[in-house]
Amino acid sequence: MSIDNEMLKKKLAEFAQEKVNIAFFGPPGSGKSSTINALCGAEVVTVGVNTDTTLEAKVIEHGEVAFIDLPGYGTSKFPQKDFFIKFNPLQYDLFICVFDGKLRKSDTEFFQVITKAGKPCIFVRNKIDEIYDEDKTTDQSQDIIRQDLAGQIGKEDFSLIFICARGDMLTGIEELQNSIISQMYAARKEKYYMAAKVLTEEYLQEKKELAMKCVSKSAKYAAFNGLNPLIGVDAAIDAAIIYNMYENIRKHFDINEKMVVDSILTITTKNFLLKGMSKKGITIILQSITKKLASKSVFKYIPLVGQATAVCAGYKIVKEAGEEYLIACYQAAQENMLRRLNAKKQT
Ligand SMILES: Nc1nc2c(ncn2[C@@H]2O[C@H](COP(=O)(O)OP(=O)(O)OP(=O)(O)O)[C@@H](O)[C@H]2O)c(=O)[nH]1
Ligand SMILES: [Mg+2]
Repeated sequence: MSIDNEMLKKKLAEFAQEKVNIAFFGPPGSGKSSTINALCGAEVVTVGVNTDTTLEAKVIEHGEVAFIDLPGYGTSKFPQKDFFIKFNPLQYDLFICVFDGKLRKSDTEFFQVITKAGKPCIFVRNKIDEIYDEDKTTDQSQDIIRQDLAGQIGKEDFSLIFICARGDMLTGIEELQNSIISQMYAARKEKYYMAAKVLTEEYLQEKKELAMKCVSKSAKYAAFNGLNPLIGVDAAIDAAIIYNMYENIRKHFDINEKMVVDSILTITTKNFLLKGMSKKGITIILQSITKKLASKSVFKYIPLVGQATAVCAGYKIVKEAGEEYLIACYQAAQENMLRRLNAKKQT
């Protein structure tokens, strides 16, 4: 399917509206399903008495978010490798790790994987009704849990919320909701950015193919109209062909001359392209390409073989001029799109 500019804008707008997908993980029986129920204020998922109650990824839509109740990771039913294949967890935007004691090795591993993928994670210490210790204040008990977690995940800065998800003694749910809301904004932007990046890349690839056809067409035109170069004297190719070809390439990428020049960093290419803006400049480009190609075998026999080889040379010159310009335009269009996406990400 071909993506035009309007369709691209529409698709990006749709991405901006998408729900943020929040996935839960953590040891079996730690209270993931209970936490989802507490957040939704209703019994939307089954809470178990035995471990491994949740066996399928269940999606619960709730306002702007979708909660995903994942089964236990690294359990006998879902060894780590199978879990990644079956549930593709990295598709989700934000993670909540619910635990009620120590994390298992598999949970810390899972956390490392999502962190590496740039996904945010909120830690939720559930069942605080069970951490009562008469020798310690609540703050002291929570400090110990925090330090313990820091040691387990090898990180000092993380969000940790203490809750009780049991229906009859709900505690800390509002704080968890606030934490989700504050992280959701960043997660949504990241999601939009990633999706838009893929989409713009596809869009540019398509434009590149179309521009490539335009280059081939111009090159054939030059070949069959006998617009052939004479080495060392002048490039006889009509500058208008290249001038029009450049303009067409820019049109394909929806960019202007200034954008192309600005995006090119190397001085030589920049001069090359600056020259390309005038017909006189194009003649200079043609001469430089002619010289460049002269070292290749194609030009060696021109005076001897004559027309047939010269046709081929005319074709090559225009093709080369077009391909170099196309790469520059592609880069300029890509930079322009990424700059626009980044600006949106910063707002
Ligand atoms: N005391 C106490 N028990 C809780 C709390 N939250 C959940 N539970 C109990 O813990 C058990 C497991 O809860 P679930 O919500 O099913 O845990 P889960 O993490 O979804 O379990 P799996 O899906 O099997 O991995 C149930 O018996 C809950 O009633 C809590 O805050 N305090
Ligand atoms: Mg569950």
